[in-house]
Amino acid sequence: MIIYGSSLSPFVRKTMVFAGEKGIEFEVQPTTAPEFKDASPFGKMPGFKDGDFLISDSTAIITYLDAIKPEPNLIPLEPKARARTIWYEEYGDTILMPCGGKIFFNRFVSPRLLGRPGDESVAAAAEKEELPPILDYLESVIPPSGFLVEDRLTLADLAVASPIGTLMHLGWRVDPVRHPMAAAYVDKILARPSLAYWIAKEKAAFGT
Ligand SMILES: N[C@@H](CCC(=O)N[C@@H](CS)C(=O)NCC(=O)O)C(=O)O
Repeated sequence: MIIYGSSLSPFVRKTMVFAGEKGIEFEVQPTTAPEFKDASPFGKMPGFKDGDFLISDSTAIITYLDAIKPEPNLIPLEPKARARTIWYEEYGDTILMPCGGKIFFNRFVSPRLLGRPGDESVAAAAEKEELPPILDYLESVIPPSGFLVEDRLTLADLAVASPIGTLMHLGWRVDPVRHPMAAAYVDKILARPSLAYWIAKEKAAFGT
């Protein structure tokens, strides 16, 4: 199996870590690989290949991986827990990620990878105004177990921690005063070997 893309992308990292927690082996190839465009018609990472099967989108890839290797279970089967897991994945992908993306793009991707200055006003507004209420929500929903659903690791935790892991490359941290539960939660999930492995590789590659 091949996952195309860089683990610096929260979507790519979520997919890699889901595979890692499942014990599924895969190879990583860059988006310059010839088959990436066939896997991902709109050029978004991650792309994926298993034999002659090509697909893109982290959620689609994760759905496939979960179907071919149901255990260990990371997407609960109980209907309400299952729906809540997908809600948290959506929260990570479509609420946390677009906000974090404004910060990361303008402070890292644009100046460091594209060679042009980012728009600091966009990054600062996202950090100061948009992100805190999004994290207020996370702070309010973390159970005492430290796992979002079923008091055990699920896709929900991987999907929520992954975008925050990307922001941490900027030296940014969840504010432990305003968001003490979220700060401890994120640190714990990001310390899992499946996530820490990729984050360490990113740090080494980008000197963050
Ligand atoms: N819904 C997609 C989103 C993928 C996505 O937007 N990836 C970004 C990187 S974080 C990308 O490839 N952007 C490049 C582009 O839009 O050209 C998923 O879950 O995989």
